Amino acid sequence: MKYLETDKKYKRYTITTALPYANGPVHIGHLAGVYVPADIYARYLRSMGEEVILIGGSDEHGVPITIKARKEGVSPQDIVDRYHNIIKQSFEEFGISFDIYSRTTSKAHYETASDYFKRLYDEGKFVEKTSKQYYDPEAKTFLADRYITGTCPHCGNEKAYGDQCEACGTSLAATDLINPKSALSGAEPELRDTKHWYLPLEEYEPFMREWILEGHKEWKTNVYGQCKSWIDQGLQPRAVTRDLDWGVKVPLPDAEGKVLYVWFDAPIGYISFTKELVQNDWEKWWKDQDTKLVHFIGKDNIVFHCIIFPAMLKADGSYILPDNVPANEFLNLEGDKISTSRNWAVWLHEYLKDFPGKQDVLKYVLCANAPETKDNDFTWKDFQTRNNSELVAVYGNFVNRTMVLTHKYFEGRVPQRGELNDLDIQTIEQIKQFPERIGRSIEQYRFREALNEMMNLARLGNKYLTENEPWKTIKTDASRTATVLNISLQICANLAVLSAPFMPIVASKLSDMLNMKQFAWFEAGGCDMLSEGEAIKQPTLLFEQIDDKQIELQMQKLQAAKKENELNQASVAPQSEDISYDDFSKMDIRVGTILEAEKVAKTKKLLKLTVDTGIDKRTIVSGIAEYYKPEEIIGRQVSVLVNLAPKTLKGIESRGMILMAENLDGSLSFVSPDKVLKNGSTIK
Ligand code: B3M
Ligand code: ZN
Repeated sequence: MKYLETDKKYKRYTITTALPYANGPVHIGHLAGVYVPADIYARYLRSMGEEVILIGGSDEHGVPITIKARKEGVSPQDIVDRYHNIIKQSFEEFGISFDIYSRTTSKAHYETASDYFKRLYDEGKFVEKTSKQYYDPEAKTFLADRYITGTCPHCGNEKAYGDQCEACGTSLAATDLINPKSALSGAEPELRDTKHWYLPLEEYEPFMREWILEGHKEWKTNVYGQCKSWIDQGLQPRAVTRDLDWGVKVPLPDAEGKVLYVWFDAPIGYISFTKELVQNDWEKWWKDQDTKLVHFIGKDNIVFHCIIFPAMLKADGSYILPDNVPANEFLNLEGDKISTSRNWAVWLHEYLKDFPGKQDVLKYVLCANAPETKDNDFTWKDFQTRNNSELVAVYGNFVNRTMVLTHKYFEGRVPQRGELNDLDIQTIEQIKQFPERIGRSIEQYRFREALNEMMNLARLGNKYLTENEPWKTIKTDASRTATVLNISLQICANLAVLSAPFMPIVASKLSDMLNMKQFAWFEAGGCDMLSEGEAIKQPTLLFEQIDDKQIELQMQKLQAAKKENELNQASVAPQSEDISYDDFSKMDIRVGTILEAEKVAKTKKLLKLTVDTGIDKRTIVSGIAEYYKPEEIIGRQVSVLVNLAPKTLKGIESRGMILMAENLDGSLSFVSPDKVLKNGSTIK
């Protein structure tokens, strides 16, 4: 069943979610862009009685995975095993209702991808081309662009990669680099001939124009716009194979050392995983015109899902094409682009640990802020506000008040509705409209709007309850209280059904508390979902306040990541001018022990120390107060430059200097001998 007229023709839904690369865990950007909306969509359709499969899995091929493996000195298989497990587990715990979450290194996938290639090859759908590519003569292998470094011809950065210069952001071809070097061996790579198979996208251009530009004007503007710009620029042949030893081997005799390009095999994963899920019954999900295929992805994957994969499907000819590709824009974090390498992210597996039982709060916030039409920002402050003033104050509060009052006045049984006044009738009328209103928004991939509508139902309930003050009427007109609580309970029951796609854990807790039977989406909207006289359970809180401390902690975590990152980015100071040995030996450096330490009044940085230098006990003023507390350094052995000319600081005569190592981020630490020495021992 569906509310949108246009959709009547479909019998079943194949819903796919972009396959995350198994070289890192999943973060809130992935969730908001892909998995949360896909999950809402799938849960909604199931609740409408539709036949649905929600497909997911890890993308386990591609060069970045092999690079990470090299860096860590492990195999690519080790890397993907590690991250596939983390990702799969966190999705499960978070509650993304995949019918299958598999991986592109599964045997079924290798077979399907390999057969797919072979079929297109046999039917002459590829063009064979030889081109020159960099080869590492020492490592005896062709080099992926990422494996070549050199000087950027645009900005002179000496560490540019063969596909991109990260200093100036320009995309490059490996042959653009000046002084190219192999990242494998450091050798100078040489250009050699290599043969690859190309999908001649230009041949599909007229079809794409017709199918997308004419036939799918309803696609989101960001998606349609990107497609149009690709098509208008003229489609080019795309290589679907690579020289690499990690991936699905090219199933041809003369293709030693070649694998399918990761973007060729990954989308075929959607098909392989369907086969894994339903075995022989898979074709109806991919080849039946009654099936609606929808790809949930982020905006960086648009061309692959709207043009390249459809061209692959079209080349085969027996497959259906996506009906829609509701790609999202990006989610930023506290005003900055989310970045795995800079660790600027909220990782799902860490969230689940830090906020146990609060899966639905994150789902709610990510949906409320989903980057549907433009990039959007996640902030912890907003997370807290939405939890406290929407989920707790509106949804939770309404449900709790209604149920508590029912227990208080009617022994926990659904009271009988008496005569209805205008407000009751109006309210009942309004309730009726919610299933369709929310449903239509979901069917049009407008999940924020849908969520807001769902909350409007809770707002309606909250307002109805507050305005009718059943706790007052109980004294004068108990039947009025009964009516109001009955209607309020019916709103709760509606919420249990209509919030389930967005907050499945909360919704099922709520229907359990209400002792409700299971309702399909289209059965909601009524005011007889709970029968008079039925008992409800004692309510427990559906949401709890999130306090400032928890938010502080998350902000600190981000601050730490930022610092760590700055440290990684900081450059080492260049070496100073040469000095003679005489210059050096003028410095008299000794081991000393700090005997006393106190803050110098009215300064932030200075400590006044008394140091036993072995020669004497003297006062030294040192700028270390931001890094050490006075009490923690008493008794420490340090290095002291003892023949530095005395200097008066804040009225204190300081004689000598404590030597400090300065970390790249500017923080200071003592330079101490690694065993206890006699004070006065020399350092040279
Ligand atoms: N792994 C790219 C990405 O995570 C890619 C998606 C594949 S979907 C078939 O952005
Ligand atoms: Zn550059």
